[in-house]
Amino acid sequence: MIRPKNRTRSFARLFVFAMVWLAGAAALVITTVDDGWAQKKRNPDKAVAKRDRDGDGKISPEEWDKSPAIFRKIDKDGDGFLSPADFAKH
Ligand SMILES: [Ca+2]
Ligand SMILES: [Ca+2]
Repeated sequence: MIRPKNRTRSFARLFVFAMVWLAGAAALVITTVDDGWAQKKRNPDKAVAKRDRDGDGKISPEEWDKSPAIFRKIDKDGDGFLSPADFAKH
């Protein structure tokens, strides 16, 4: 009469183990999806298009809404405009 009880308990343990495993797998999937979002955010073309008001494909200092220091940091080729290539290297 002890055996069935033991078996139930081990099944319960297996169930808990499965739930923990599933939670881990779900967390992994969410992390991967989050990474995708972050990568989309870092897309250089989108970074430019978001601020490029006159549509010339680059960001002038006038279109830049953050500090000039950040502008100079991103402007890798130093031409005074932020192009997608500048953002890609950034
Ligand atoms: Ca522009
Ligand atoms: Ca540039």
